[in-house]
Amino acid sequence: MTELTLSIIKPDAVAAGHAGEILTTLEQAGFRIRALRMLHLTKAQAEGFYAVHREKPFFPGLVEFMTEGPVIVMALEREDAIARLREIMGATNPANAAEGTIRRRFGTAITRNSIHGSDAPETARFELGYFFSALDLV
Ligand code: 3AN
Repeated sequence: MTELTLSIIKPDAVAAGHAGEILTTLEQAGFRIRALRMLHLTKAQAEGFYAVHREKPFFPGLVEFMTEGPVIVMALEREDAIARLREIMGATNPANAAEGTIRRRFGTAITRNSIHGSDAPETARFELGYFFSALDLV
């Protein structure tokens, strides 16, 4: 089934100049970019996006990292987009991510792991709506 997922090229990958290679990887994996914007998240915006992790010990560090520089936020469409994106991203910790995955190639730590992808249909709905409206999808 064709579905949409929300992806973010995180501040580490944007700052390192890997955005182009990550976009190429996504397009070559069959994802169609339906919406895309670059923004520098405020603390409140990052906290809202990661609200499910509010109680986790890594939450303050995650918010600090996600606000340290600009990110690129995308609505991506593909057959089984949510699961396929998680596959090509690789494990949360780049050290455990399979060879050739985006996090293995561009991530440098469990927090600084280069890319985000929604982990389930519910999450995708919330995350897409957090950044985009229906009118932004082209
Ligand atoms: P994923 O992005 O693989 O779905 P989540 O949703 O569990 O992982 O965590 C959201 C983000 O929080 C991760 N992308 C990572 O940057 C950070 N994170 C997750 N677990 C840890 C941890 N144990 N220590 C530090 N940062 C973490």
